[in-house]
Amino acid sequence: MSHREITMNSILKEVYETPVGHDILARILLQLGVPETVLRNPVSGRLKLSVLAKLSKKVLSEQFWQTFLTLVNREQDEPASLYTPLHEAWWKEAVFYQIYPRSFCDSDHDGIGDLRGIIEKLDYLKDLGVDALWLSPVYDSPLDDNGYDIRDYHKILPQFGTMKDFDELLEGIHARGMKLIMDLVVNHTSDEHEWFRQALKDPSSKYRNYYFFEDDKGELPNNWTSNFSGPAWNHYEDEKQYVLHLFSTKQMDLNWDDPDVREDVITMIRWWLEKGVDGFRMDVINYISKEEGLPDGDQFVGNLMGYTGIEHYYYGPHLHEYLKEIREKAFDAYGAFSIGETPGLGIQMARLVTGEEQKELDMIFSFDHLETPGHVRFEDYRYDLNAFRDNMDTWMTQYGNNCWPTVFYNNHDNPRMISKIDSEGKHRESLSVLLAVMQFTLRGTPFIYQGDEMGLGNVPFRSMEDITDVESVNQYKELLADHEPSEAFRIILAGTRDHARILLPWNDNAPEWAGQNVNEAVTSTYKELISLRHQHRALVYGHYEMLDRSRNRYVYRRYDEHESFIIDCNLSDHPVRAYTDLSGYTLIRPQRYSELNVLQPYEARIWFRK
Ligand code: ISL
Repeated sequence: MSHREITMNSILKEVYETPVGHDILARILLQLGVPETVLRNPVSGRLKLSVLAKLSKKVLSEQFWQTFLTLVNREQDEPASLYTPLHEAWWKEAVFYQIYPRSFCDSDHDGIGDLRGIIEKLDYLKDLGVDALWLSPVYDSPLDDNGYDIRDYHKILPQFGTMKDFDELLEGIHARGMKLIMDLVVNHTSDEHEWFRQALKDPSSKYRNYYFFEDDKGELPNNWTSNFSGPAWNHYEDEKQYVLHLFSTKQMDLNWDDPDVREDVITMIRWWLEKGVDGFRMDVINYISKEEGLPDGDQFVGNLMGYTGIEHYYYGPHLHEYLKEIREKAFDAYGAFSIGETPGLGIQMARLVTGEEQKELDMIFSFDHLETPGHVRFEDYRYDLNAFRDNMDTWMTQYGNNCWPTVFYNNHDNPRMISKIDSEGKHRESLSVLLAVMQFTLRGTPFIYQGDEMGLGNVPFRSMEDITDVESVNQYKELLADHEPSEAFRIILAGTRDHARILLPWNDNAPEWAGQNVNEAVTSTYKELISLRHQHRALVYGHYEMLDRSRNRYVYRRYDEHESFIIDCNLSDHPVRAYTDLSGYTLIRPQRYSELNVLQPYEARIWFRK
């Protein structure tokens, strides 16, 4: 099925019915804090796109709308029906746990986590109930971006251990009936990767075309900026060349339009699958296809996102084609699992890359729920769980049976969620438990980030001297141009990725000022909830029904033909009236409550009926 050509004369309703039109309009409204229902309203739905363009003339350029039309019209596919049959898969039933190796467990006491540290904790992870591990990069790297800048895809970083340690880790994971997925970072390589060194050294080398080299004509090739501040171009004076990097100055973007790049990447993936790894988390995988000619980005979109140019590469012209190629030539032969990290994709675009029939990715991480609409990560504000509820509800009901959501709050790129909601840490335990209750009873695969199960919150960094992350360091320098140092530090403190990158406090080994410690009650609740999920199919494959979405309330039902659960959540820091329509249900958690008709701050109850 294909949609009619969208033009500036098309009405909003028609634009909103296309997958890409839907997601881009929804995102703009979200960022502006305007409810999406505006587009479904019969009056505004009949407005022409050109009217919207006129109304937003101050912020959105004519060029933006040209790019918009290109993106909308290029995608002629449509998501499958929401109600296709639901198929079972191990990764829909599994509970995943993300390990960020350098801060997980340090076995040799050099202050940095390592592979042997992970081996030591395998029994702990098994006991927690985890089924699969996602390992952030452990490959050889100069560590400009903690390993997301890979120098050699076939070597283990010596700080982390050896390939022998890795093999032992993989064996230990499999021996315990768990699975391992690796991080696949192939949008870019380190500038110290052999391919890039050859490319820079020798203009006639085939590796020149592996990256985006542009002749120096006295100005930057375009206005794109890096995700980590500054222009997205390195200047090589001697060679008179500019080379593209969407992330740090040492992370050079690969040119996926070169078939040799794709072939080399596919060979490398197969090498790891041959070793026995069970799949990959694919780093910024939706960025791999760039718009031909690398046109300038729109300034408004740039300001909105914090970097310019993204509309030309987050859903590029050959994205579907390249994802299908990797799937067919590497993943399928091994029955391997794939999850894409896809910043910026909305739900309809996500359906077009994760729909079973598409044969591209199994799942994706969407990030829209990590900030309250209208806010950004580097901003000191209080996160609102009401928006989280609404976002979850959309993914639970609008994603379709042929797609499968992920449910997570944290990863190595974000401050800790419990601190975003409650910066003083007054409700550390109840909030951790509330988030866990939702994570293990919603529809979708839960991804725990290391330390969630300990109830960890943000770190009280004292000054920029405690901050090491390249993103934060670059941003701080940029902020100094128009901020007082103390104000700049406050902004960094709100958003820095370092909050999630401090060594886990297994035995009080984190620095004292960091105030990190394990909350045992949270850990045991994790165990209890994971085991509940494992015991009840209804919590995995069952239907989802919203029962109450009034302010600060999230009450929903998960059920199948055999059993039913009602999950009653208080999303606020004050008491609320409990849900009462519970005939036939028994309370299974918590075991103790102070008042039956009242939910305490952030309390979450699970009711069960056979
Ligand atoms: O949207 C975001 C998360 O809320 C962004 O942070 C986005 O996910 C991120 O910039 C892309 O992240 C990935 O690629 C980077 C690396 O630094 C991150 O650690 C990795 O997760 C470059 O490889």
